[in-house]
Amino acid sequence: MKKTNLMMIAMWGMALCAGSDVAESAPPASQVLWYEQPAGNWEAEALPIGNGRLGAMLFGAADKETIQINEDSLWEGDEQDSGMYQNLGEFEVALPQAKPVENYRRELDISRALHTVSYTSDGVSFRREAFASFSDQVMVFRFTADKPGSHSGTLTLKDAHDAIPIISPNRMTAAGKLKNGLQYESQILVLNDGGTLAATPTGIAFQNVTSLTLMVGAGTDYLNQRAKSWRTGEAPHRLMSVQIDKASKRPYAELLAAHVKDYQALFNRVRLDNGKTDAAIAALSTPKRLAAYKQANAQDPELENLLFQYGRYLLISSSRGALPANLQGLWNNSNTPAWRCDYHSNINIQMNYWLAETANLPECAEPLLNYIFSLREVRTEQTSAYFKSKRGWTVQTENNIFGGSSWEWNTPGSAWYCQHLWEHYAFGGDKTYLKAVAYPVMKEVCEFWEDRLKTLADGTLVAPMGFSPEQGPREDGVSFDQELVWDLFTNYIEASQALGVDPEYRQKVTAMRDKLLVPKIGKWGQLQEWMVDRDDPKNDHRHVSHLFALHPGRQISPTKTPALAAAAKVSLIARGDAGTGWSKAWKISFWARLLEGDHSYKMYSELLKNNIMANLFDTHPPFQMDGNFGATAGVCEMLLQSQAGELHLLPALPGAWTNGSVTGLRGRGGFQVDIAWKDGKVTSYRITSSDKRKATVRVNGETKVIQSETNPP
Ligand code: FUC
Repeated sequence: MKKTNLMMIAMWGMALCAGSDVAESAPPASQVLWYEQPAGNWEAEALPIGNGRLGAMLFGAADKETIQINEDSLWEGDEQDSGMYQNLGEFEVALPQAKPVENYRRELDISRALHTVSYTSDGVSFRREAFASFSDQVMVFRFTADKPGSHSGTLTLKDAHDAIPIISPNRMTAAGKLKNGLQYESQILVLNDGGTLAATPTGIAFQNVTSLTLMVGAGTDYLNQRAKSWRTGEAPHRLMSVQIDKASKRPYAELLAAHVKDYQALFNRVRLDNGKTDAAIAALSTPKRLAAYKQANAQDPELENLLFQYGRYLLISSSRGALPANLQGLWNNSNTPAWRCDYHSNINIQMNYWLAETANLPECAEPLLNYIFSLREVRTEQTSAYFKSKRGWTVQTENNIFGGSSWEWNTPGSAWYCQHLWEHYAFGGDKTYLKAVAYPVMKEVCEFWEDRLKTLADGTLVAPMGFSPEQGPREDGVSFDQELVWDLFTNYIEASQALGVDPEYRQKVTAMRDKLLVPKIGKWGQLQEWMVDRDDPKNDHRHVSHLFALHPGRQISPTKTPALAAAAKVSLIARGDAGTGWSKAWKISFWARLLEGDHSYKMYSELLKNNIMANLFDTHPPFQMDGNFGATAGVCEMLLQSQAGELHLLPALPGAWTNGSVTGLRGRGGFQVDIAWKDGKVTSYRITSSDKRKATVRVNGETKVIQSETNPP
């Protein structure tokens, strides 16, 4: 993993949960995706593994394993040109089968982050295992059989940028340079137990091998530091070779055990029981369960649970490197992917991270925080050139990894980024992080708005020339901008209070915050999207940006601002329950914040019915991972909310989940929350934190102040 100027954040990480032993027993139906056939198609059927930086999509055909690979920093573009996230390549293990294949099963066990394929052919049982190790920074693919010498075939590597592989009997490397000069490489080391390996002009041939293990590494010379021109200054070859060689010296079982232990230390923090699925349905393959779910009116709580936990699996697998999860996490098989497979600032990158704090994966938010920090200089220059601003910065809608940005200026985009900087503190309570990382950025973005806000005749402050995403026109006082600036100022005020710094500036920001135009209620009872009352009740556009204040913001709530919440509900009903994947996912959270669990659940199951493909990837269409992440975040909002200064247990529990329990959700204020419920009522709960402290808890309609317990070691 590359060092970043902020990697120290990792050391301040919240010691939230201890690791656990490697699970050996079969995972429950809520933690396995499985198939009776190999994948035919990358987007909807192949299955993802990833270590947060490296990723692979596996197809699993018996006679030919196709493994498409990615590395999250393989980007074209620079500070001026947004470029696109690139495919890295594909390797193929051809294993001609003499006899028909029987008992085929392809599986992704998300309780261990392990992909397996098993089948029999000519009386021999074959088994493949694949995982992407964070601890060893390699991906491992192992082919075994219960009869010695059963593997004969060839291994080839196809680089997506036409690099010609260098081949030796047990190693292949493909190295090249993108148009922007970025150096990259992928490398495979082949280990054989029995049989022989030989280099051929196009790959590696293996003969009569009993077990074959492939160690795959990949990297680029990208560095998330502008001061170093975004480059490490060294080709990735050396580090990758060290990592692969080191991993190859560890016994396979040890590598796998280390991987599972590392993964489960994150994954096992949250467990959900939202009901049991009928044994006959639970026994079906994933595509059959999806089909049954569509027809049987949502009678598969364990499939709903699987989608919830899959979001956590995908974030752990795509957000533990130097860079945040992009529109497709990090899985991409195209050099011209939809929307550049980029960091879209008008909802998508933010939605990717809502679950990080609530679903107890705060270290997975660090790549986003590092990313935001890395962009500041470039963004300040480009913002200043465009807006003639003197302080602070912001972004356009499409963003790359070098600070480059294109399409519509998303003027409050940086204020939205600041919400993530703030939330990391609000949930984790780490003041060292707040002071060194979040606060300076929040302050400079406040200064940008201080210089930019316009005073109307009556003293009200409005953001000039805003743009409600994909609605237009550009004009003053757009609700999206107003709400984001309110959020920024409020977070800033609390941050400066927490640190006990800048009292004068805090006062100034407080005064500005209190003069901001608040979204108005319009002629059909809606929350106005613009200062001018022109909302069209027939507008069912997927973006619902003027409801930011309801979620993920905290300016509007049914308890504190009931009239505005009622107006938000009118707007939400008008926009309708349809929408693309991410739009439905956002609506899960909107309805949860309106405390309407059944409607929230309706959106969750609509998403599962209509926008989830066989591999459980969300489709916009096309495949877009924000819907997966947003769905998981939405379930968290149904079960626990903490944005209003209290821990609200089961604020939007749907009727469908009558009995159940959840452990390990996180609430603002440094709390972890376990809840059990029966007939829709909380029967027991436990609030823990790093030290004993007071917590205000809203439970079964009552509010109480309790003392938290200390987190288990
Ligand atoms: C937003 C959306 C599009 C798409 C793109 C990546 O701007 O409006 O639907 O999701 O991001």
